[in-house]
Amino acid sequence: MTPAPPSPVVLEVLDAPGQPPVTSELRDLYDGFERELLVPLWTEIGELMPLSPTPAAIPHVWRWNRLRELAAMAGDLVPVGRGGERRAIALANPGLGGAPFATPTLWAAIQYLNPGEDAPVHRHTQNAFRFVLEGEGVWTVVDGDPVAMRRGDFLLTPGWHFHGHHNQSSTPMSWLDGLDIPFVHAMGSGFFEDGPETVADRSTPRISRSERLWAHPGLLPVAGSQSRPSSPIAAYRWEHTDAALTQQLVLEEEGHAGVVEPGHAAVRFSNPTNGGDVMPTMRAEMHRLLAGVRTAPVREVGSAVWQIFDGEGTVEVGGQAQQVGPGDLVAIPSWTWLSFEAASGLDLFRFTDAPIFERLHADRRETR
Ligand code: GTQ
Ligand code: FE2
Repeated sequence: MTPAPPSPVVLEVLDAPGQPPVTSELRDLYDGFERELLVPLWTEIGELMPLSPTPAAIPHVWRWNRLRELAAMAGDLVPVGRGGERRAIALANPGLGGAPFATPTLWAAIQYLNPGEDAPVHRHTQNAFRFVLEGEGVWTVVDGDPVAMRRGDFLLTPGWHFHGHHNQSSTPMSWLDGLDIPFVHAMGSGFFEDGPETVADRSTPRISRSERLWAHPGLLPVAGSQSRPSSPIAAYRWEHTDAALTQQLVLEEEGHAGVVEPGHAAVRFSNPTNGGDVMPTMRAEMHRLLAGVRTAPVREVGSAVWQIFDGEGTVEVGGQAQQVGPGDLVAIPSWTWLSFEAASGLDLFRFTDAPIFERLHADRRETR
């Protein structure tokens, strides 16, 4: 390949204050850099080492009405099966060049399954969860354990666990998938393996074996209670999440501690074997705001995706305010100011890549 001549940008940098006059020797130097695939720091430093993060991702809101409509169209037109694996439609952040990434680390998609359909069994190193905004009737079978999906439930498929989904009801069902696909893609750590094309265990228990073993408050089975990288709880049920949020706010009313800030309750889904996040790369939380509450603006290192679960309000992100309602999804880039204002009571689900940055001691957080 013939090397391209120094780009106008580089020539402009060479003409910049503090740089020597552009002589033919200097041009030869830059030609040499280019030919040998070398880049000097001094032409890149502002971009590479900014004073504070300058994420490529852009704050963006996706409307649930449109997602659901398009997912239903896909349900009519696009089969689900081996190869394509899932009828999942990913949010593509407008700052990330058309890649199916909600943020540089996080995948968020709406998945749709018709009555009687199976999404084939597979496993991958990417960590995954499901969050259910509406509907029921699908069981996700995780390492052979059938897990019912219902409104408000948060379900885990940690990396390298076999999983397939099947719709046992007479209505289509859709839900939110969250995965660390973009992170795994960037890091070159993705592995994938097929399992059977259909789900073997078609039983429909209300609760999974995983929950029967692990989901009793404050109680671990003694056999197998050592720390695990991912939570062994396959489903965090809405009734528990709802009760925890309700009690935080009742306690606040009674004058006791527990809420994040006045009128703002929040819980984090946690790994009972070590008290940490549910999976190594992703954090998940549910927040509840009383009507009229405006949260203190926060910015954090790392990115997030929020989904409005219930209620109406306003999200203000990066200085722009937008009305949001049930199902709407919002991508929050790193180090971007964020605040919510609840018009009605507002329940919000969010997931983030915070565990990555905390593990690397690169986490920072600021409130205003
Ligand atoms: O349901 O197993 O949205 O493997 C992307 C990749 C869902 C899944 C997605 C997946 C799945
Ligand atoms: Fe999967």
